[in-house]
Amino acid sequence: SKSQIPFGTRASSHPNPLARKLFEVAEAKKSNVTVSADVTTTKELLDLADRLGPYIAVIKSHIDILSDFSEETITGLKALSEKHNFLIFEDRKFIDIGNTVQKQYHGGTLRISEWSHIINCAILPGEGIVEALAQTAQSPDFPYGSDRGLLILAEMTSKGSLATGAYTSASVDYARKYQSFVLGFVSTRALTDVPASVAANENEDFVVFTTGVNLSSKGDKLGQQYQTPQSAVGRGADFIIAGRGIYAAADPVEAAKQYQQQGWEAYLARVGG
Ligand code: 5IU
Repeated sequence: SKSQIPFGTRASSHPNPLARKLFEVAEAKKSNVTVSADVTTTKELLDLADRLGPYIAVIKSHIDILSDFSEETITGLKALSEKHNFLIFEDRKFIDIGNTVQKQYHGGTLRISEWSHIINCAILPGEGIVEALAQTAQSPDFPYGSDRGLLILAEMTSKGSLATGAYTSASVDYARKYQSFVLGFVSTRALTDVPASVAANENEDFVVFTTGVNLSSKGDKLGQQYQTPQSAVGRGADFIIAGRGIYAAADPVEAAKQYQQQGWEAYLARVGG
């Protein structure tokens, strides 16, 4: 894994333009924080994005939990992403046959392909889901091609998750097969020791996003399991994802700064800086 190498170096040698941008944003802002903005109105979402924007590298949305999604949601998010230099990650977790996920990703009510830099999918349907999403984003008439990428959901943080073993190994195989579109994984650790069947390419550099990060809680009553920024980064997270730890804090801006500081210190310690 490239986890001991600084983001700036990884940016300069990465073949995927969106991965380069991700590392550059993180370096420029000294932040590896992704805030999971799980609020339910456009106003709350845009308000959070504007207030937390300076301290985060990525905003993660669940656009289908908004009660009032509209054109204004899209325009607002895009404008704030430019204003504060953060990327947008719609946590839609595509999981269907190729023909269906293409329609869910591109067009439809939510028009995810128009505004979300990063998307993710589960590989329960098999390799075809990755191929289908890559085909849409890399089609010659898709205007945002170099600005789009996929994370494969290789593990989950919830208690009793079935995304383990052979499932996680297949995630690594598909990432290797579709390297031009797959940025990396949502996983609880770097997946370097996973016994995959597709051989590693020495230049591969998958980005690890780790969710379930919280400074003050060990979990919730519905099976969520947390680790701290230090623990996540130590296990290989390049980007830490925190939701309630930030947006539900008494002062979300202060909380974002705290996760930013701890996440970045842990990253610097890991790369020996
Ligand atoms: N999320 C997880 N665990 C996972 C995956 C996604 O918690 O394995 I993949 C999402 C769910 C929620 C956010 O949107 O990340 C975590 O929110 P909290 O930090 O509030 O638990």
